[in-house]
Amino acid sequence: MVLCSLCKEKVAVIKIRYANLALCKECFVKHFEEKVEKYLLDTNLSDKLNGKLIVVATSGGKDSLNTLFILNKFKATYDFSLLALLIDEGIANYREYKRRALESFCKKFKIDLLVISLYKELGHTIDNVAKWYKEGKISLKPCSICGVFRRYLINLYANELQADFVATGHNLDDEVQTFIMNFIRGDLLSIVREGPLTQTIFEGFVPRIKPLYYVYEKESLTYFLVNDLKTPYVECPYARLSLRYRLRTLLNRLEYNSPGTKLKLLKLKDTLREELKDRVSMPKLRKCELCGMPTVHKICRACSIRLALSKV
Ligand code: Q46
Ligand code: ZN
Repeated sequence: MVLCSLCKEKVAVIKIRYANLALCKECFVKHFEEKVEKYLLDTNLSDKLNGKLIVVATSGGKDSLNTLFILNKFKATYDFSLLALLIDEGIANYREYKRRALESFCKKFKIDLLVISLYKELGHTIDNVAKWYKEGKISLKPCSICGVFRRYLINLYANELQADFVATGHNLDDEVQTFIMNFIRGDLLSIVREGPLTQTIFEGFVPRIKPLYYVYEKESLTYFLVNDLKTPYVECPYARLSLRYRLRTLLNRLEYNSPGTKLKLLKLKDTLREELKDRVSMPKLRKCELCGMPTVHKICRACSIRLALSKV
């Protein structure tokens, strides 16, 4: 039995090895919520939320439910309103379970929920593109298409809803994985662009915020459990096909052997971004010639994928 390093009274529910801390439920919840509040203060969002609408892009998984839960807690303090948005990708034996968890969560906490079908909007399910990928008819992996289509619909609906911000459930682990993926691809521009918040000023682009940016996945899971939140632990059947999945396993092993590795990588990414931001020229955004959404090319990524899929 390990006692809490802070209150020295209660039994610890989590060991945070990189900080050499063991925390009881109450001290951990405080520690977690202070981290999220620090995020709001460090990014100056705390001054900008008054009267604003935040659309939370949710999957029904622990991180996006935590994001909804904690923003719902901060709503009164910072005086903003919330709406949950789910993109139903069309993934059998996964989406329906997560969707049900999200629906009961939103009902319990009285949060409005909007569900958008990827099939109805874009004419495809991720199950159907995954089948084509497995048959060798397309070379893009399901996650690459799913990510582009989901981001596209989230931005489209955030615009329709006149949202001021889109919040996502990306945690520290996700951010570090993305950093390494961009590093492997030599994608300097994305390294500079992917920060705690994306504030590109362009008509049609809703700024994105990541309240769990400084939170380890393990801490997110603990917060979820100690708050008695529920989601079925089903995994998307296509997750294992992605580079992100392999990196996740690798980074977990590195973190286990050397606690603090992920945090050091996040700090490196943030330093690099600051150092490089004035040296890397940002491509100008313009409107997609097909759909009018912001893009750096003539045709946005979602429209070019749709065109490619229409030829299969
Ligand atoms: S839902 Fe879509 Fe994820 Fe499934 S296909 Fe990949 S991106 S893993 S979060
Ligand atoms: Zn387009």
